[in-house]
Amino acid sequence: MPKASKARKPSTSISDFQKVLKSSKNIIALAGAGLSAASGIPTFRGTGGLWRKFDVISMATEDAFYENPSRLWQFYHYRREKANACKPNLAHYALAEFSLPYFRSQLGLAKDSKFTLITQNVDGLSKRALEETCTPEVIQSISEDPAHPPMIEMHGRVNDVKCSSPKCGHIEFNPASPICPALDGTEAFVDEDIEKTIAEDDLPRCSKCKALARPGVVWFGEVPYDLEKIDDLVEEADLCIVVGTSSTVYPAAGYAAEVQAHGGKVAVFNLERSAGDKKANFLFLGPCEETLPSCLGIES
Ligand code: BV8
Ligand code: ZN
Repeated sequence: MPKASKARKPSTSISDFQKVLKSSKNIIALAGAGLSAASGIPTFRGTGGLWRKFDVISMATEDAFYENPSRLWQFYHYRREKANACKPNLAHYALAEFSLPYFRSQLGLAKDSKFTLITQNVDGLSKRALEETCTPEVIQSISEDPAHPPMIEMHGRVNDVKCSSPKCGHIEFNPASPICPALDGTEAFVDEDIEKTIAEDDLPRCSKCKALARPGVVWFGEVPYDLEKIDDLVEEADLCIVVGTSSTVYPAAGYAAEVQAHGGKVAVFNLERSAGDKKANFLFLGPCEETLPSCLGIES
């Protein structure tokens, strides 16, 4: 009876990881709420899983919106205020710096290496980190190749506002605080579990057709953004860096295994063990704002 090959444990060697990093040409990073935890944004697990007494996963649905748009807008107003009051952390900046081709070649990667950050986060902190790391001209130049954008916000942005009328579907970036007078100050009610009943006419409206507007995020049951582009990036990736995600929400949670299935390597950066990390090639447990910069060779 041939001895079952002992399951290979993920490596925790930073030098081995950096060897793989330097020999990689098509790199993607897949990020979740853990990337923004150190910035003060609650994650979906643990305490962050609840907004007031409501389970966040059930709140992020179209049904919940049409059932009670006043409550949903107070939920997303709270998250907008939170996101806009927070600052990117060292993990966001590390990924922003790694988005720059000259930085990667400084690290010893091939001149034509490619990198795209695929984030599940809707807080906009990765974009802000990139905008603080380099000039609009540089962002323009690294965004020229549409197949390899520096980042993809696959679940949308909490600061986007989308028209609820399918005929119109107008979507615009609007980080105004508050997004409308009726929501002003409601973020403070959360801790006392008080809920204001706001008439639909006083909720955010589409700036084009004046229909009721909704947050520009992808709700459960809705198709994430740029799926084809993501599938192509996953298909060609030789390294997938997984950062601060419990890998429980699909299709995002399936990408790392797909990269490994075609011979690519997977490196997981997470505070604690998470789904699927057993099969990873590298596992760096701990706060990603500490582990990621050092593994990416960024002096803090
Ligand atoms: C879809 C936006 C059809 C809104 C979000 C297959 C199997 C089972 C179910 C499904 C399946 N396929 C689809 C489904 C259904 C569903 C799904 O996956 N359900 C789950 C619950 C089982 N998926 C969908 O509905 C998706 N749409 O399938 O459409 C389709 C798809 C493709 C093609 C055709 C049709 C849409 C999903 C998107 C929903 N919107 N967000 C909003 O935010 O309000 S999801 C939202 O929840 C986040 O964006 C994120 O994706 C997820 C939360 O997960 P994480 O980000 O990982 O956060 P979490 O708190 O769980 O974990 C944080 C981790 O960080 C922890 O491990 C922690 O230890 C760690 N950590 C904490 N601090 C740190 C840290 N790590 C490092 N450093 C630290 N400092
Ligand atoms: Zn409209």
